[in-house]
Amino acid sequence: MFVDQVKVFVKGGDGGNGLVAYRREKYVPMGGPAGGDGGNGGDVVFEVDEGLNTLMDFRYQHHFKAKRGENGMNQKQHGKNAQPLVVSVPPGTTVKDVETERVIADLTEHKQTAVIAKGGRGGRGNARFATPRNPAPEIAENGEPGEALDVQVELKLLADVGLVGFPSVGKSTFLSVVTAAKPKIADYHFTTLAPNLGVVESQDHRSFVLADLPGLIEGAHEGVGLGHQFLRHIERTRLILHIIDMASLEGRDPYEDYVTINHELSSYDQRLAKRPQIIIANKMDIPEAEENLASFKEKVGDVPIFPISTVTGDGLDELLYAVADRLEEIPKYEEQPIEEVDERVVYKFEKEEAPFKVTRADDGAYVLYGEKIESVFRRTDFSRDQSINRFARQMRGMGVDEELRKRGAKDGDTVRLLDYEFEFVD
Ligand SMILES: Nc1nc2c(ncn2[C@@H]2O[C@H](COP(=O)(O)OP(=O)(O)OP(=O)(O)O)[C@@H](O)[C@H]2O)c(=O)[nH]1
Ligand SMILES: [Mg+2]
Repeated sequence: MFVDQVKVFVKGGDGGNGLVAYRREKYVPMGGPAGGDGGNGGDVVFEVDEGLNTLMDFRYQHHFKAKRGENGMNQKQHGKNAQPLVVSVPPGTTVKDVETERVIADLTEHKQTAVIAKGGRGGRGNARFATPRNPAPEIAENGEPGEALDVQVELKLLADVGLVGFPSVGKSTFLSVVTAAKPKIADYHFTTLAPNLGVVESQDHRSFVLADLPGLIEGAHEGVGLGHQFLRHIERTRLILHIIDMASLEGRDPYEDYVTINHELSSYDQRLAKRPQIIIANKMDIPEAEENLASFKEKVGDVPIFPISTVTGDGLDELLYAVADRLEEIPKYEEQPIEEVDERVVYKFEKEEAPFKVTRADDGAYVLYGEKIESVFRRTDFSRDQSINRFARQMRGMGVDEELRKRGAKDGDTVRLLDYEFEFVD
């Protein structure tokens, strides 16, 4: 099992601001409050699309920001809520908060959705703050900022396609030219000791996962060479690409190679004999290869063969189209073995947090912080006295004054909250 992962930044849209406005009426100098609420910011939502099977799209985009809500309008009109930003992901995607390492979503079913970053609530307009004592309030809230976080997006990959063949036929070279993977390549046997994976994207943007496996030799099914352990990997693929060194660079006969490898596959597991297979004649850039291919064709009869050269690139596009076409006809991971099931336990910490905390800065100032108090702060429109008074009341309500006093704050001491400073008044 291999993991494809990317880190992306997601941000919900900010809420729209509430509005301070008054009704205009004939003969009435200042009518009742009429400022509407701001609209909610859009959420960033991930949605499963079963047509996807890689995180390829995330390679090109690392920031996902939803739109902000509209500001409130006159005549108590609510600003429009922003549409969610929907991002498609393949089934099997998990999303983790980078900072807390909490798993936010485990997306498996087609069309399943999860909110990854919530949009901010819209601020309330002044129409909402009217009371008998203050019938024309000058208070409106700013919209709440949208949630912003870095997330780790992960997809456990199962290879769709496995590369099979004798050592040194060019399996790793093939992987290196059709994917971004950088496997070790050399002209000695068993260069590849463990499977390498790469994601192939064909010219028409269809993608699949390709596994480069260690070479097989006669007796592999009994453990000769790198044997068993890698035949197990082939078992999990939907399609086998059987690579043959058509140039016979090591003196073996291409047709005998073909028969030997197929014999190893079926001896290991009868089902592998029935696994769809595409034959690749590699190293066609070497002059002897043409002649060998002709006699190979005579012996295997009427099966499609794709002649290629990983050196010149000849035949690769055509082959990749054929592979993508073929995969569309084969159902996905029917035989996924039980051992693949990853029993993940998700622990969620949802402890109620204190509305604020206090520390002392180097310069002696009392520093207030915490999610709740910062949210109240961000929603306050500091250009209006009434909003500031309301903020002061909210701080008192949370117990800020009391806590500062307990900590020894005196009249005139500096209190800091984000980038805002004020004096403590007892
Ligand atoms: N002329 C020619 N040489 C090739 C071609 N493809 C691969 N080779 C060479 O063949 C040798 C073996 O290539 P690898 O890709 O390491 O072969 P492998 O099948 O991965 O081998 P193992 O990992 O040992 O099983 C290297 O020297 C490659 O440069 C080709 O199309 N033409
Ligand atoms: Mg190799």
